[in-house]
Amino acid sequence: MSKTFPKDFLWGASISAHQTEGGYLADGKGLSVQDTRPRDNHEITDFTVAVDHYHHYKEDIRLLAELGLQVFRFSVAWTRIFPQGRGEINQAGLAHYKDVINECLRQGIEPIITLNHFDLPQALEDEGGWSVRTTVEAFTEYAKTLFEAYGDRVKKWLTINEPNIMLLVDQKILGHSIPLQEKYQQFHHLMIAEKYAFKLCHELIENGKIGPVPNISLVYPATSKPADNQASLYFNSVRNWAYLDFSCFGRYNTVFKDYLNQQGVTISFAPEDEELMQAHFPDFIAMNFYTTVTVEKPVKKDGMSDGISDQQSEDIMEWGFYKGYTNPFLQKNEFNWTIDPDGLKTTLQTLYDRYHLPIIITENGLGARDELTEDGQIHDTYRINYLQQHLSQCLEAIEAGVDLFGYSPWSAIDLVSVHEGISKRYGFIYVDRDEKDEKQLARYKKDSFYWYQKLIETHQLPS
Ligand code: BGP
Repeated sequence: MSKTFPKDFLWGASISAHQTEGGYLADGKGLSVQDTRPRDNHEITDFTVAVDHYHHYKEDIRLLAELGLQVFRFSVAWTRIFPQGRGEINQAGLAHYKDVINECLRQGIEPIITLNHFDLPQALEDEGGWSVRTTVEAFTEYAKTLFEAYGDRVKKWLTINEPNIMLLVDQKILGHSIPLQEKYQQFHHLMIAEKYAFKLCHELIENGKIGPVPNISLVYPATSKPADNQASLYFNSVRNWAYLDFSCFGRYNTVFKDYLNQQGVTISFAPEDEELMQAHFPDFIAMNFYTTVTVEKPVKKDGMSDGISDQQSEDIMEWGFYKGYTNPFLQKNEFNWTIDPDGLKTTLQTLYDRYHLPIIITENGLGARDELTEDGQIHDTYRINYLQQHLSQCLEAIEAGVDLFGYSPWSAIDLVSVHEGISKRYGFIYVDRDEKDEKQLARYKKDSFYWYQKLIETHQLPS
């Protein structure tokens, strides 16, 4: 099997605004739900400074150019543009991202912008957030503003980052749990908002291309027991296909509808929704992949808790449907996340055969406690191994006919994890700070920086 990626394959790296920028009130920015969310662990840092990408972006983008990136995926903080979520535009915020985009282009890097990445304006949350229709209108106005401001130089857009994770892991992402009826009305509003973004991108941006960006983990049954297989059918639908079928087919699929029905959830549609769902579609699928998930059909035993485990691929539990199960055939990282490179190939093939759209991976990476040596080095061999294994499966998927056109791993630079602070590092670039002491926020190139740089140069996976 060849070790060479197609010559037009796009090499990138990804970040989100709230996890990297800091400057949480700089130049008129308003508060988002990530600034205000209740923190259960005061031993880890919050997002107020992060890695101060807001002020270091020129230095960081220069480093990304040295890395050899062709694309840089980052999100715009909605509350820098509309501090209150809507209404008067904060010109300083609009100008900031114009500078960031221009710096990328000056350095020969194509920006890929995520419209929203977990950081809903607090002012909109106060009105009901994604539970109320007015947030869809505010998002539509926000998307239109970005398309009009940047559409002449940004041609690839992602809508709303991981709506599935935001809803399924609400407690960790948002700091509170959402009741089921409300959760799936939020699902509907998020997906309708995405349809407006598809519509406006195609209307306002010449050659504009846009895609959804869910977190996709293929769901395996814990055993060959029919009940476990049915559990995996339902969680595959609720976790993965419910979102992408809405984006790509404009419909609620049957299994998902049955799940909602069994749970007594009724979605309310606005008059224009059916038509909107069937009229606007994505140009590609952006997919975030960290691992696969395994589930069993939960059988209630005496004294059994609603046990939620403590890591992304197992902390699910819905009586009568599915329960997270530790896959005994897979390794885990030090943060207890399962590692399944072979599962990436299967996921890519499943996705491509279902939707027949080009795919770009916009998150994939290993969170680890990296060590900065006395002489300023970071020997993250474990990250190189993780990326090499996953990229090898990407190559196999391409050779098996999947139209995978890019890879933009998480993360370009160290950033603050959703709920495990700065210590859980993902970057090719190390930022010297710890949970409590920001130090000088000095940047250092990790061993994985040089490994990725060579891969991009040669398009060749080292054997
Ligand atoms: C994804 C999010 C990213 C990032 C990543 C790593 O779900 O899109 O924003 O947080 O998970 O997760 P964590 O930060 O929990 O290690």
